[in-house]
Amino acid sequence: MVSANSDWPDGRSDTRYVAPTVAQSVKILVVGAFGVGKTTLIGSVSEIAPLRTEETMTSASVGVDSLAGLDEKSTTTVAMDFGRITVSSEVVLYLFGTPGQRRFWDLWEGLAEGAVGALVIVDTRRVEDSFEVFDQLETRTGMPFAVAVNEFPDAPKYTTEQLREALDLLPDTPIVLCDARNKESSAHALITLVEHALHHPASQKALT
Ligand SMILES: Nc1nc2c(ncn2[C@@H]2O[C@H](COP(=O)(O)OP(=O)(O)OP(=O)(O)O)[C@@H](O)[C@H]2O)c(=O)[nH]1
Ligand SMILES: [Mg+2]
Repeated sequence: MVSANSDWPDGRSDTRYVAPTVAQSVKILVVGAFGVGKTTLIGSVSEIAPLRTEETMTSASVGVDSLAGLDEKSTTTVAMDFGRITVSSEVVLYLFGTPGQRRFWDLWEGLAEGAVGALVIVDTRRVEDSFEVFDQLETRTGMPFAVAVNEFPDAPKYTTEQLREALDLLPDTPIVLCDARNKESSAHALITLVEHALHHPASQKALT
């Protein structure tokens, strides 16, 4: 389960530092189309103040970045998000969030280096926006991934099998429903990804 760093010898719960028992650090990429909740998920789950590179959206993005269904959204990630979560006394995850828009996708290659896998966040109101994200992930990185469906209140509900078909996912690709604003829910999605990625041959290099 999610834990603060309770393993310090003096019982401190100072989350600024990684606990001395941690033997494995795992880099994870958090990807997804514009406005699906990447920054929100990293912010809800991170035990350190997340690093964000948010910029206010201006009239220049009108007609370029669709805000349909995103009434409260006024900023967008222009470089990356960064957060950290200790998932057991021995394992810490470092989370790197990518920007959503295609014009920033050249950043993916650098961010993906050394990552064991990616969590792909999907908004079911705009499933089609995710297709090019999957293409990008497969062609640029080839890394294993899991899908987290961020359930916005007004989003249509689908079963995981319907989503698997719509997104054309392999039978072993995990799909979880999540609320990116909720720490436990976001942690569950990340742990699902890690369990999947650790069994994938492509991840072994990133773990040595
Ligand atoms: N209702 C609801 N709103 C959410 C949820 N997740 C995110 N939001 C809101 O949706 C908007 C988009 O979230 P962000 O976290 O900025 O999305 P993003 O994927 O980082 O966006 P970009 O970096 O611009 O691509 C914000 O206004 C969030 O407050 C959710 O689970 N439910
Ligand atoms: Mg963002």
